[in-house]
Amino acid sequence: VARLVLVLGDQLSQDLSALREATRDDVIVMAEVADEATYVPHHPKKIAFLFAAMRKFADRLRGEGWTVAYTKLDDPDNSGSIPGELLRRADEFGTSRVVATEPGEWRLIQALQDCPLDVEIRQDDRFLASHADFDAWAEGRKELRMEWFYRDMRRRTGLLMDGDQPAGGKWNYDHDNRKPAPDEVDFGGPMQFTPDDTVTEVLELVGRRFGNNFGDLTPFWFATDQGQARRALTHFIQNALPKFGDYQDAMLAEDRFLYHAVISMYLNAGLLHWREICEAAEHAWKSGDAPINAVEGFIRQIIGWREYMRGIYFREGPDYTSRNVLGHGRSLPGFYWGDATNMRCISKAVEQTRAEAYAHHIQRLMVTGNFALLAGIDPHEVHEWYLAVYADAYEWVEAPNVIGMSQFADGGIVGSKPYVSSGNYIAKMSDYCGDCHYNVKTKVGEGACPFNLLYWAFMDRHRERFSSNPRMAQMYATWDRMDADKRARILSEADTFLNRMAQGALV
Ligand code: FAD
Ligand code: DLZ
Ligand code: SF4
Repeated sequence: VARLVLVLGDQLSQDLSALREATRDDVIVMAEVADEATYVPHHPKKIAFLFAAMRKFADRLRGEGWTVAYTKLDDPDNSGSIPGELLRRADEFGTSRVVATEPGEWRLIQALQDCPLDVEIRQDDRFLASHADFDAWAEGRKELRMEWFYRDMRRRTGLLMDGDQPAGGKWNYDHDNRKPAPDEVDFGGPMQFTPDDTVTEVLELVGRRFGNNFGDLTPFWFATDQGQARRALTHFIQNALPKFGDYQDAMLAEDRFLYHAVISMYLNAGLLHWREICEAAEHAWKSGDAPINAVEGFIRQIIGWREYMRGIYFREGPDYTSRNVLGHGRSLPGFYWGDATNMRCISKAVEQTRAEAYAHHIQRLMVTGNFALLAGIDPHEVHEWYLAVYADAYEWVEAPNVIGMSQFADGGIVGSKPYVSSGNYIAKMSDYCGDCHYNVKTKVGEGACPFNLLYWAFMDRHRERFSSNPRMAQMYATWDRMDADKRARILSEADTFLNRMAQGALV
């Protein structure tokens, strides 16, 4: 045997860099291990998805003639970690050479580097921008604005380009997006798949080993191989993409998916490639099946935001997840793990997270994320929650979204201002508020929406940092115009709310 070729749970791509250079003398190593399954308490659906997809990918490789040394979680010899499995297989096959594709978390990169074998780490070129590309773009810039990065990616890929001009004349059609929630959604949600034998076996294992984690294991409907993921993608492109743009920022209590693609878990695990997704979307526009505002908005999420976030994660380094420039230190309240809360928006967003291991962007950003930021929750705890509960979560994409975009804990690398809002924004974009215990129109006093109280408390608490930010000046002016009495009452009620929350009272 020449070498071991490591394939991780989120590297299930035929054209993975490590696999590309493998020969039939090499042994492919794949392993379900306790370390990866427990470094945060992952949602059971996330674990089941990965284990099932790993097993099916291993079968496929075997079918193509590869030798795959696959460790199941329950194997008695399982050493419990990726380096442990490499050492065991190295011994078994008499080699000390390992080829790996770079993992998506510093934690595991470090573990591979520390492994006492001859480990060669290749770039993960399933992304459009390499680390060097991103660094070259970022170098010397005062601000790392996604929009400029995105335009470079458009030029580079030729997606939605008319020569060197953007198709339709504009780079960004967000102006046409962001409509409030529609009365009716004519899309039944993502394609669902009935568990096959492999999935059924994994569901039994995950139920037994991780049944106490936060999250419903069943009904389990995710795609678990490339063919299924491609069908799910086509289903989205044909049935939801045309309205993706319009309702991108809308939220409905009883519609968990609206017109979203629900493909991030497939894309991030390697079952889909950014290029096939973007080309399918572009084709829908060219053939007149989807409008430019939808297609541009969708492609921007993938070659813009997704690539940009990854660039930030690797550029900022391993300490990124411990940043906390706002000095927030409250513990994450129990209602993030399903304890009762009177805040209907939170309760609904958490409920669907528990059921589906999924929430769409605005729920993550403007409900759970917004609340955590307003309430001053320790960003590291917030980060670990997001990393655990979403099926698409790996640090390279989760951390910049949470630590950066959502919690402003990186001091403004990802966002030029914090994503905070009062209840007003939620009321405008969703139907959560109607049946809520609180009244979103009430700013202070009996029944005041907590987002309203906490919003001003946040602004007041961080006045020194934000009052000179031109994009926030108007809000400070509004705050300052309020009479002193009212301001004092708001701050005191916000305080009372936070103290009651900290004591575990029903809030
Ligand atoms: P759609 O809305 O249909 O978008 C299409 C695709 O665009 C997604 O599948 C995704 O690949 C990509 N995309 C969209 N927005 C982003 C973004 N901000 N960053 C990176 N890619 C994006 N995304 C993850 O993949 N993993 C995470 O762990 C994750 N954590 C998040 C945490 C917070 C606080 C926030 C605000 C966002 C997070 N996102 C994360 C981004 C985004 O919410 C999800 O990618 C999206 O909700 C996935 O659902 P979808 O496939 O239906 O996406
Ligand atoms: C998330 C995850 C889980 C739950 N389990 C495994 C596993 O048992 N084996 C494996 O190879 N990968 C797993 N993963 C994905 C890894 O955690 C992921 O590769 C790293 O976090 C880097 O992105
Ligand atoms: Fe959320 Fe406030 Fe609306 Fe209730 S009233 S759903 S707490 S924004």
